[in-house]
Amino acid sequence: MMVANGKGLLAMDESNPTCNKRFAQWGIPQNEETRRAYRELIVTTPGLGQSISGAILYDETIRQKKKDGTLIVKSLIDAQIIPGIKVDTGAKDMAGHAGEKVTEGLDGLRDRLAEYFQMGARFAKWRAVIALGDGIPSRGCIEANANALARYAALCQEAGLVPVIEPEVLMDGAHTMERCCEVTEEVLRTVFNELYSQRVMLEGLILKPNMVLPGLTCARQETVDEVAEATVKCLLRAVPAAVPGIAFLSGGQSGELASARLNAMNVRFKSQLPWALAFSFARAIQQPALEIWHGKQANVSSAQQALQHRAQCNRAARRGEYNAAMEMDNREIALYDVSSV
Ligand code: 5MM
Repeated sequence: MMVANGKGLLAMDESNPTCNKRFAQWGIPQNEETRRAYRELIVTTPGLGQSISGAILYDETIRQKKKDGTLIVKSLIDAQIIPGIKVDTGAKDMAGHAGEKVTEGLDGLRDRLAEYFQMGARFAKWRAVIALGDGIPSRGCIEANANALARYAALCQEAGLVPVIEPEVLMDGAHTMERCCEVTEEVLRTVFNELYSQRVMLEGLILKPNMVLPGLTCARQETVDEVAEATVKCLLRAVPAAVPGIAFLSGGQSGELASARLNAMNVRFKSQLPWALAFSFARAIQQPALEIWHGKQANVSSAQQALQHRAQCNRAARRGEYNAAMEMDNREIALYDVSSV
């Protein structure tokens, strides 16, 4: 269900510090009420369930209500969107490994998962962060993060939740696309080795990887088709066919590029792939809506239109039906809305 019917996941699980950072960029007050109002805007977007199969929430959001007193979770279920929950407690500096992080959150996880299931969550998400640089990533960092992802996944399946497994190789840096491909393949192979060891059922998980991309400051930036080819080649080498779906993170790509790259993969390779290629974007779906909203009630409807537009673009990309004209049709509305903020 999470990757059926051309739909994908909406990541709206920014932790409070990350959500506040995004709000600060647009001068939006950073407090519990503005975060609640923003999440209400997202889940009440008309027609969102046409493109979005599941939404990943943060602990604060899964407990929050809309202004009318309805739980946000209920609003999602009514829109036929499956509620999910981020359960890691963040990527922390890794001891003895300068410049590297290890994701925490296993302590007490069994009890937290039982509570989230009871609150309506049916899938969970855990993100590991792998940075590229001189001498990194180290084997120690890759192995520690892969082991944590696998132990989290086993606990999720025990609790009746689908684990979304997110090993993110970051875009930051001047590395080449080839280097990203090499590291992504090593990370994925290690993650799947750990998943076998921890007896995780491959049919009952979703992989949320990065696309294979050149570093943000790399001089050579490959074309959309080159990125699509490198990403699919890398995934075919490392991801078992039993996995039902791969839902990419956007990682800081623009919304348009993320859609174009996903579309190119589906146009060129869909018929040859064992898994569905979908999306689990946060910024690449939310960014225009956040800019338009600006924390003002008067902008809610325009912001929702922008959110719905990006969600539909990604639904089209899943089917290999996305094209630049979809953006042009929307641009006039978007420009008008931004200038009225
Ligand atoms: C990579 O971040 C995930 C996907 O978001 P993008 O599509 O914007 O890259 C996202 O789900 C992330 O894991 C959450 O926003 C939580 O992040 P923090 O840093 O707050 O734990």
